[in-house]
Amino acid sequence: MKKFLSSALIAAVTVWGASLFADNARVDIDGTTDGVKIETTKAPEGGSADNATWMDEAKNTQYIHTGVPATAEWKQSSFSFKPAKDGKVIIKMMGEWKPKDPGNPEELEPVWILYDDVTVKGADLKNGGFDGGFDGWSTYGEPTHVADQGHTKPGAMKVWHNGPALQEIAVKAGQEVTISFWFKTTK
Ligand SMILES: [Ca+2]
Repeated sequence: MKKFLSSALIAAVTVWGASLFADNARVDIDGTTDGVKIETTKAPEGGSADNATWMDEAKNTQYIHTGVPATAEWKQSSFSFKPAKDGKVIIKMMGEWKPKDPGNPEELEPVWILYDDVTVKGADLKNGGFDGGFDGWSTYGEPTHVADQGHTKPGAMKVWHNGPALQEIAVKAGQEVTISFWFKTTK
C-alpha cells in the first residue's frame, strides 16, 4: 500500500509539473553579449531560476531563465541576481509554449502572458508600464501591445516564448538587481 501511494504521488507530481511549465510567466536574463556572469540571489517565490543548461559551460553561467506559474488574475513576482562585472545584460520578458498536438511536438501553441508595471531596482529600466506602447523595448516574433488592459494603467505587453520583448540594462559588478513585474495569462 505504501509503495502504491508513493507511485501515485510521483505520477501526480509529474502531471502537475508539466502543466506548471506550460502556464509559466518566464523572464530570462542574458549576459552573454558582454560575458557578464550572473548569480541568482533570489528565485521567484513559488517558481524557479536556473542557468542555461542548453548553452556551453561558459555561457551557461551568463544566462538565467526564471519561471513562475501564471493564472487569469494579475499577480506580482520578483527575483534578484548579482552580476560579476560591469556590463550590459538583456531582460527578456516572455512566456512558454506547449505542443498543439502531443503527437506532433514541432507545432507550437503559444502560452501568452500579459505583463505590466515592470520595475528594476539596482539598474535603470525604460517604460516598464507600457502605457504608451513598446518604447524602450525591442521585440521579435509577434508580441502585442494591448492598449486597453493593464495592471494599474491601461497599456500592457502580451508576449510568449517566440514573441518576447527585450530591453538592455547596464549593471554594476556586485550590485544586486531586483526585477519585479505583474503578470497574468491571456488569450
Ligand atoms: Ca500599464
